[in-house]
Amino acid sequence: RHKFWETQPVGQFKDLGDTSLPEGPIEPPTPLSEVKQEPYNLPSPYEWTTCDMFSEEMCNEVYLLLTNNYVEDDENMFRFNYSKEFLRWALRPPGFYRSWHIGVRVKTSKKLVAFITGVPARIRVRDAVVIMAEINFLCVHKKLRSKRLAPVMIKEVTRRVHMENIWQAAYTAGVVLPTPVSTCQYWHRSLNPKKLIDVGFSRLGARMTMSRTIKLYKLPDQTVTPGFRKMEPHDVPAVTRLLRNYLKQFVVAPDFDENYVEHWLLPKEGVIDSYLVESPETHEITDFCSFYTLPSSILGNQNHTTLKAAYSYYNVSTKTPLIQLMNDALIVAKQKDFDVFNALDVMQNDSFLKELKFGPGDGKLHYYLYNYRTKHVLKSSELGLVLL
Ligand code: NHW
Ligand code: EN5
Repeated sequence: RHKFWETQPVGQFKDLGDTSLPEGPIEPPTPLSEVKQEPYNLPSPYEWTTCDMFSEEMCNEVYLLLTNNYVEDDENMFRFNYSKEFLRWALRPPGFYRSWHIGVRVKTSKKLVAFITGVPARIRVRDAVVIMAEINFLCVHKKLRSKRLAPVMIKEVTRRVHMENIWQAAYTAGVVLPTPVSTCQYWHRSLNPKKLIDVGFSRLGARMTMSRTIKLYKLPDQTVTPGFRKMEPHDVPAVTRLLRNYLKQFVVAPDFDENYVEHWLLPKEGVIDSYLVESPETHEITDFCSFYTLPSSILGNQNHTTLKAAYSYYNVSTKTPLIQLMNDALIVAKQKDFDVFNALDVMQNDSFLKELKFGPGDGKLHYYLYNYRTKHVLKSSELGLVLL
């Protein structure tokens, strides 16, 4: 059934429920001298390239490949449209390796036709902090699908991760592979219901008119929580403490230090928005919320080309009720002209989704670990990790 994945150190379907298998690495690391030193062979029309994300030209090529060929919904109505600024941010965190930004070109024309990336991360699974690669942006040009290029790309990124003495990875996908650590549901909160209905992202509910729908999703013009403000550079230490303490409760979560928080959570226009609550009395940082910007191209609509979507990222509430904090996040997202606010049912998100009028989407997201077995399949609420 899975000719490639059956050969890889990942949990296999046949082992699900076998509690005799220990939690932890599936295979031990091999000595670095035993890691294959040359790249895997590609079919002869193609060659490997390392994509320098500092180069405006390379970044543009990657952007165009993804814009035209990356993930679509099951009815091919929308396609993710990560911005160049977003890609630069996603691919250059602290300690990133250029060699993990891997492209494939056609030898004759030099056209970029496939891509896969890794970035380093410290991920905690229960008590163990594991250095991992987060794998993302696997993409093969539409005209080159089903030629088994993806397994070669995955083996090549694995080899380059091994060269850095890293032996585990985390990734998410909309498709079921051997075997999910956890499966999450996407939820959507309409901010601009008229546009969402016009482009087929959502439907007018039964016995609902457009004007009743618009009224249903109306939000206040201003946030309500006293002390709610944008995160600033001087907040990094306080936000790191808040987040580290919060993420302790989840089975799988990033182990963020100040450098990671600075990179992953400081606001970056059009990429990442972060807000916090500073107590007006004590000036303590008590709550935090964040979302990233990921538009989708609208395929084949006369009137609209882009859906502006915000994706819930990391949120922490200690004083402000999470519902109120997230309602403020919706209000700022609306002010910034997002059409929809998306969230997964990870962490404590279940506690606000229904109340804040999110509805379940038609998409699921499966979480995977490479070369790391967990004893059980986790509930989505046990995940403290959001990948981009
Ligand atoms: S998920 C988004 C993936 N990208 C897209 O969906 C974009 C649109 N689709 C495409 O570009 C986020 C192609 O359809 C792709 C497959 C390239 C997806 N993950 O070349 P073939 C990520 O980027 C398996 C993993 O003929 P294709 C996460 C499939 O099961 N495997 O297919 C990436 C089959 O294997 P099997 C996937 O359609 C994580 C084989 O590929 C997959 O032309 C990567 C077929 O290959 C997916 N999303 O190209 C793993 N989709 O065994 C990282 C299909 O079933 C692992 N396949 O026969 C860790 C590595 C690092 C380790 C370090 C220690
Ligand atoms: C790796 N980092 O299917 C990511 N999105 O629900 C790769 N559906 O937007 C993995 N089909 O339900 C990506 N509207 C996996 C996701 C791929 C993209 C995807 C889904 C997630 C999505 C929308 C549009 C469906 C269009 C037809 C959807 C309903 C919204 C409605 C709003 C009002 C309240 C009820 C729900």
